[in-house]
Amino acid sequence: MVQHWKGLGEVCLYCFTPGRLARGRDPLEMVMAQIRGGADVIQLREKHASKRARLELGIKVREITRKAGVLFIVNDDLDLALILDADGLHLGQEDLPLEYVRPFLEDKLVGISTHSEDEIKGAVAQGPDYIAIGPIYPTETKEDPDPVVGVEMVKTAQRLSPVPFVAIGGITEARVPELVAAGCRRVAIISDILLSDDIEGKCRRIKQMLMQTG
Ligand code: 3NM
Repeated sequence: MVQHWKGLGEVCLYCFTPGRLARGRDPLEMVMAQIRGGADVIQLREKHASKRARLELGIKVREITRKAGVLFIVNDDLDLALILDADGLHLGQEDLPLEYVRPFLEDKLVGISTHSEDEIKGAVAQGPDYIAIGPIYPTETKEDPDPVVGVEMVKTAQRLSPVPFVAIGGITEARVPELVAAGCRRVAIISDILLSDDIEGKCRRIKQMLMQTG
């Protein structure tokens, strides 16, 4: 199954490669478990790996996601996004500005991380395909995270963003109902899923809650 989505469309559960959270487990099996549980996106995010290691893992994740019809997005690395024929690239505030990246990724998704109302405005002005807002709750996954923005940022994003937004940062299965109640339809989750003993089941339960938002 191959899907060509321009835009995050029906995406609601945004997942990741495990990086250091693999803790001896097989990263590809962890990716596949997330997909079986309903992940709509897998982002290649391997902050502590060499570019060569990211490439090697990325080749395999690209293959798995393509077969499964799941979006494959590369964090930060424009060159890897192109080499791997990713569906998109995710940019942080200190990564390349979108205007320099877009010419290479005309028909791909480009997302931008934001951490405040001003950053949402600045990101939206660049014309991304989606934005991430966070950290919604305290997180230990990101080194040196920005200040917690709280669930209220969902309303701010609804007001300011013409493109889909994904909530990130400290989101757990138990916190998803609060986000859904605030009007959030898309979540990105790292540790609560990847540290779980039952990755597939956890994804399935979270996805279920998100799909009920209609
Ligand atoms: N970006 P967890 S917070 C990758 O605020 C990332 O932009 C954030 O991991 C941001 O689900 C974050 O384990 C970490 O909290 C998310």
